Amino acid sequence: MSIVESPTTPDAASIDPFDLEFLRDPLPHHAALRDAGPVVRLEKYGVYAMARYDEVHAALVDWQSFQSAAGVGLSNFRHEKPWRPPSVLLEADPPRHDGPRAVVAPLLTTRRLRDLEQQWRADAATVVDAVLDRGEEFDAVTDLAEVFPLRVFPDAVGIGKEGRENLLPYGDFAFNAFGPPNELVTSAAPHMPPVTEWIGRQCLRENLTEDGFGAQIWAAADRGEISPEHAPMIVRSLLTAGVDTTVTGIAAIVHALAHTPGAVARLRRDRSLTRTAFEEAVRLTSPVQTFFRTATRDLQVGGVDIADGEKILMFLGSANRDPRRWEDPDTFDLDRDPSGHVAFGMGIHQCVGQHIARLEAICVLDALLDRIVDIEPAAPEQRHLNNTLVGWEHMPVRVHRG
Ligand code: HEM
Ligand code: OVM
Repeated sequence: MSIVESPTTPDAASIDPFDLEFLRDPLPHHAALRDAGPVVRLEKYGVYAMARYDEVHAALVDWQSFQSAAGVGLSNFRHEKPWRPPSVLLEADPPRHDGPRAVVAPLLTTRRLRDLEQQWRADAATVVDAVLDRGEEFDAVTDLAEVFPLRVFPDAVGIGKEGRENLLPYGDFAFNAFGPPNELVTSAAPHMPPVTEWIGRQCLRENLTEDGFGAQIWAAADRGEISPEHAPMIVRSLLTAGVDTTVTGIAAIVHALAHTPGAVARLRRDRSLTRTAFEEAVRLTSPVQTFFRTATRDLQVGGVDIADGEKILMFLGSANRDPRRWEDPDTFDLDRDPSGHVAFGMGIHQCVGQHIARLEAICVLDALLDRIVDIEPAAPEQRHLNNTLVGWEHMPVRVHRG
């Protein structure tokens, strides 16, 4: 006798992961999706969803079955025109993905970032000093988490000084655009043309400084390692993915410290734990909550048939809190080994900017630990809603100096 497993329980099937109510408070919905089965069919969008660690991890590492070139958002590039020319990194499969990845990855290794570290640490000290000078209460998002990346990252890429206020709105839109055309997309879309045009100009060789990541990407084109058309596209990838994400990454650490009594004291006693603190904070927050893949052939996952061309939504944030994988998943635990979390993805598309994100966050964290003995919430945080990113608009905190 053959047992045909129902793709999902009826209530989970009706979940809309891009509904504002879901985005405001995703955790209970993640639990419902995980408990509904290894694969859930989401009726509203006609897509499959995976919310458990094992299936998300397996899909991330199996690029042969789960492709990216049809888009890693809801839109299926086999049938729909993308809102901008597809990324040659994120939205490419091998073999086309290989060249761009091989060019950009060596530029962003921990080793290569060593040249930037001393300057970034000095900048973090300046930013944190300025924020603490203003009193014991501040907004960890607008006064710190947004200020630091904008101070160091655009200079590191080598773009012009003017128009940098476009960076956060562009990234915010790009991450919204992975979802359906809901009000988050339609309300921002009319403002995008000049922003997109500005981003495009920053990617041109003549507008980049001679010493930044941008110039190094163009130099790889000169050496014939990538085609000259791909150079501005790779710069665009850094500008798209490299700002809003790190704002949330830094805010995630502050959030974890403020909500975990004793965490600042523990980190001050054992400064070798800062890296664990960062990984644990990104595991818990998962700044990038979701990405899609597209089935390259008829597949079966957890007893569910997925046909060639179907979209599959992977809940990274849910995988990172799956109790099947993590003990006390909702606890910020400096004694756990958070490696294996999927906040940066896994496999061939694993975040190529993660060493930048980590260095930025650790510079800020160290500057804080040098100056405060404790931090606590001063008022409830205010969420920033986005179809793909989770983050905060405001995070009022109170600090105690030694
Ligand atoms: C890829 C998350 C920071 C550039 C990814 C992926 C995730 C992710 C989950 C995998 C996408 C997939 O599998 O389809 C994050 C998080 C960050 C962060 C949580 C901060 C905490 C950055 C930064 C940069 C960056 C700072 C640039 C400087 C990229 C690029 C890709 C990528 C270019 C595509 C790589 C490829 O397809 O080979 N990121 N990211 N990210 N990220 Fe990040
Ligand atoms: C890209 C890219 C990479 C990662 C995330 C992302 C908007 C974009 O290559 O443009 O989100």
